[in-house]
Amino acid sequence: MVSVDKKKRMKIFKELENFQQRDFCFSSGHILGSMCAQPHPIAREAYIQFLETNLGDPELCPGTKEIESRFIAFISKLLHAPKTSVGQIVSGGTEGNITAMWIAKQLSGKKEVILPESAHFSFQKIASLMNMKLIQVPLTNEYIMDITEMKKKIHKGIAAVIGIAGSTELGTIDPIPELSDICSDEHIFLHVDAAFGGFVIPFLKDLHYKVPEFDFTLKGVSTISIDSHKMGYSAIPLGTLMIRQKHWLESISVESPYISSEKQAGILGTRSGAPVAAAYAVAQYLGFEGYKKMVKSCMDVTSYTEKRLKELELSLVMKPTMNVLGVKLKKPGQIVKKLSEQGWRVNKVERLSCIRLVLMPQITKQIIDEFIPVLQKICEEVGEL
Ligand code: 0PR
Repeated sequence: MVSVDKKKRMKIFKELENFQQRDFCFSSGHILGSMCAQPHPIAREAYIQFLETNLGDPELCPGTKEIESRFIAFISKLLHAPKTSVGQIVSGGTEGNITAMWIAKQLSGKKEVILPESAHFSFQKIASLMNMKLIQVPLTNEYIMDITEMKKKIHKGIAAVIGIAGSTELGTIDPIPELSDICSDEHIFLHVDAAFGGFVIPFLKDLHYKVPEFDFTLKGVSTISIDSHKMGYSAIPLGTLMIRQKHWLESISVESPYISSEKQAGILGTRSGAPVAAAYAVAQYLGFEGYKKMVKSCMDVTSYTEKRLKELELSLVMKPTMNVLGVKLKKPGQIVKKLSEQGWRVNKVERLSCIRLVLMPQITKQIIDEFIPVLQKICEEVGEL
């Protein structure tokens, strides 16, 4: 162990702390716009314990590799993945989407992607990185992909169709069962972006909310991306891409002569085992029952927030599908700026002229009670109310 000079250490940590003080932190409860959560305490502990591990060299860390396999088995069960499937650990939704499109392009040899207008901006990166063309489908009045319009876009050059299960802007769920039928008839790769909704929808179903199927029980679903650093209640960076057929991974594998495994699939080489251990620890700690309780509590806070906003006579873009609320405003940018000055972080969605509130697990009704008068005052000042 390297010895640490106490004086130098103190000076450096003082400097770090000064910078950190400028950050918004989840523990304040004042971050209402982020899709990430304050990591569960179990995640924090496991993360630190596995700081030096490298899953890019699996023979160096066979124990951590086993944790990864067990974590993937957990996700596989959650998403009803078939025995033929395989999971690929990724850094989050962006890498999950990139990896899925890489596979779709390799398998089909085609370059065009059909996706809803609500798709995350990571697909713009995909188009640029992989020279793919995005074909956008308009949304219905319920802010989900319009299937009639989608059908019109199908042609021989399509590499993949994207369905969103928990959209970034409003938490909506595209009609994945219909997309599955169409893609299975047309033999087109269907990727479901459940980066946010993957840890919500299965539990909403258990809680008897009316939500469409979105997982591998639908035979046309090829891949699903799901993030532990969003509603998985774990630490950044961690997502999983579940892939229906294990052999599809070969299409994105290269020989890896310098390390213990013969081949390496995916984008990254060296990658930390810490977020994997953290996500596994949280999954073990909460189990499906714990996640169900967490989702129930987020939905209770969502309904409460909805009620409090209605009392202010502010309207929502739509009835929320999950724990994401779009609040209609004439000047969302100005409201976000003023809220930020008061120490509250929410995100604006200019396209829909709204602000987005995400009711993550650390947000309580008490926090909403603190937030509402601040929002009210600002709205009155700028003439929204
Ligand atoms: N797919 C969906 C449906 C998403 O909502 C997001 C991110 C991604 C993919 C990309 O995921 P990564 O950012 O993990 O690669 N959605 C949020 C957004 O862009 C991410 C976010 C998280 C934003 C925390 C702000 C924040 O504080 O709005």
